[in-house]
Amino acid sequence: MSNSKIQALAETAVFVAIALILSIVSINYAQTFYVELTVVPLLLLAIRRGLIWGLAAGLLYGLLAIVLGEVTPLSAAQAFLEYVVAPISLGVSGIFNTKSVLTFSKVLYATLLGVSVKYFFHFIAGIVFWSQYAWKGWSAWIYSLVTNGLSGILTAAAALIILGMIYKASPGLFRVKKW
Ligand code: 2VY
Repeated sequence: MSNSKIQALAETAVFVAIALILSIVSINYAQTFYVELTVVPLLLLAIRRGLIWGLAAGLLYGLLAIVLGEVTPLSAAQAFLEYVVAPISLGVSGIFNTKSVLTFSKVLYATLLGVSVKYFFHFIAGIVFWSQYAWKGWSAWIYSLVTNGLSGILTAAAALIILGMIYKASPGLFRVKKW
């Protein structure tokens, strides 16, 4: 394996570890509203290393979160969709890893794309698996749209604030240094 691949692999392990630590301080209100700080290191890695590493990091994070008991699954199908497919999908933000110069707008678009795709899966999961928790008089899909829509917006906003601070302090973290 080339040195650069080994380096990318090591970075993936470190960023996934940071994501797991952040899952402890992420907000999960009544298993309904979420503000996930875990997306921050996963987005950073996807932007820094590109699509494949971003998807792989999401997969690794999701599997470790399940194995370590960080999550409370309702069923195998629900766990697969929300803790495997959804975190993998965050990695699509890696398409903003391009050869052209990195600007904060790329970080912004990558975050909006990644979090939107991830929460689209949570929205689907909400309709299929969480409808019994819908508030009185609310249809399953409106309930899912409102709860997951709000969680997605809050997660994206928190991620943008933190990534913005990281970008200001050290923009070099968002790209691989070329020697
Ligand atoms: C109505 N999909 C596990 O990890 C992040 C939402 S965001 C997220 C999870 C959920 C579960 C859902 N839909 C509804 N309630 C809870 C969840």
